[in-house]
Amino acid sequence: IYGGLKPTPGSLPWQVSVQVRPRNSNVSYGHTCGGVLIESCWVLTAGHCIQTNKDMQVVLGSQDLSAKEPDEQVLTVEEAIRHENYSEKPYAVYNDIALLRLKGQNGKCAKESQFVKTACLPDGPLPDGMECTISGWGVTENSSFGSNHLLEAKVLLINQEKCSQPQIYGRVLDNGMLCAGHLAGGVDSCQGDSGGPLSCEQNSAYMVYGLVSWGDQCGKKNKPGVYTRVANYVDWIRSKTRIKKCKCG
Ligand code: 4AZ
Repeated sequence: IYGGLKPTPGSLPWQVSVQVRPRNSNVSYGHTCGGVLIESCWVLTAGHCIQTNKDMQVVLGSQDLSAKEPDEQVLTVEEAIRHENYSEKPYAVYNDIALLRLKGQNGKCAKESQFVKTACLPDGPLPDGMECTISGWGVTENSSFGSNHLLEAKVLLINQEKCSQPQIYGRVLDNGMLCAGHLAGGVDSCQGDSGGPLSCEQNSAYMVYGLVSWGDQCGKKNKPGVYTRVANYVDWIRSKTRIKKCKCG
């Protein structure tokens, strides 16, 4: 996160660290992406976060990834489901969404607490210009390795036609994407934040309106972050998880 600050612990309880290691190895897991808890056994992340021949785990309720914190929960990923039409192009990533099914017992995986809660799925569009929150452990303006501590920043939802102007992203955006940020630059998501939430508040509940997906570098003028438009994929999410209206917020 560029231009970020440490959030109050527990204010983003759906934020997940997605971690990988080579399959069946004993090396320790390393943070690769963000993710979003949407149900006890389901995490939403970016499609480009799924790597073949890797074991995956998620850490919930964490602030500092370098410390073993009392409220964190570490869960194994049993299955990663990437969108069937995921495609990586030199200029954009399409259908950049995946689901992680967590390992649990009797349909229970994450335990709800002050620091671990699910986010709602969006049920419709939000207005251009609305202020939402991005968060993650990714690259910052001061560290190309990312941040051990979770960071958050406020960004604005940017009109799709505006973001499709030639001096911004031109004609590469589709309905599965949305832009958010500050056209002046400086405040943005970056590498390592991918898959994490663009969280927007509506009726005092938080929804995962976007997932960090791509952009032309980070924090640059006229190059806002591009996010997977989760509202476009709610039917896909429900078809894979068979979750109904989740309790959230
Ligand atoms: C990346 O490389 C990446 N500024 C993620 C987000 C953004 C740019 C790049 C948005 O994963």
